[in-house]
Amino acid sequence: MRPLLLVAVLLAGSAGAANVEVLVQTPAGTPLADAAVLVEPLAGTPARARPRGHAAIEQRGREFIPWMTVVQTGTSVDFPNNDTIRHHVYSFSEPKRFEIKLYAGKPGQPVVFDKPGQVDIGCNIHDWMEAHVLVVDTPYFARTGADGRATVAGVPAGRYRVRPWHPLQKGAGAPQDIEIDDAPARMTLVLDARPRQTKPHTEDPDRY
Ligand SMILES: [Cu+2]
Repeated sequence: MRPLLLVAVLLAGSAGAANVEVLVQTPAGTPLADAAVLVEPLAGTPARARPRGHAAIEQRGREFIPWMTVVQTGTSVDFPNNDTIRHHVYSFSEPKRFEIKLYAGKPGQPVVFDKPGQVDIGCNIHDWMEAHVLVVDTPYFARTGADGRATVAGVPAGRYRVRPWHPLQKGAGAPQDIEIDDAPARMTLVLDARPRQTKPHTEDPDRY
C-alpha cells in the first residue's frame, strides 16, 4: 500500500468509511490500465483535509516511471534521474509549465503541482519519453493496474461522484454518484481511451 493511502486509511478510522472498488474498461470491454479513479465529494459532504503528499517520477532505462501519476493539488514531485546519462525534463501544459535542464542524479528542488488539471511531461533529449500527471483537488483517488481495477481506500461516509480519467482518453467518461456508509462500494466505469503503447527508443543512447 502506498504511504498516502495508508495515511487515508488511518485517518478515516473504523467508523463510517469504506473502500470504493472500481473496474475501468473501454467501450469494447477491455480493462484499462493506468487510468485514474477520482472520488469527489458532492455538496453537503465535507472534503477531509489531509497532509500534502510527496511523489516521485524517476527516469530509468530512458523512460519515466511511472508513466501516469495522480496527485492532490499542492503535492511536490521529485524527478530523480537513475540513469547514467542526463535528461532534460519539461512540461508545456497550462496547469504546470516547468523545465529541469540537463541533469544527472536528483534535482535540488521538487516541482510543486499547485493547480488541478492534466500535465504532460517529456524529455528534450529522448523524444519517446513521456509521463502524465493528473492533479486533482479531491484527496480520494487511485490508479488502475493492468487488470483495470483500482481501490480507493477509506472514503468517509457521504455522497460522492466517481469519475474515471486517462491521459489518452477520447472524451470524459460517464461518472457515477454513490452514497458511502460502511460497506464497500463496487462499480464499473466505461472510458473510451487509447491504451498506453511503449514507444521505440530511436536515438543514440550514448550521445549524452
Ligand atoms: Cu531523457
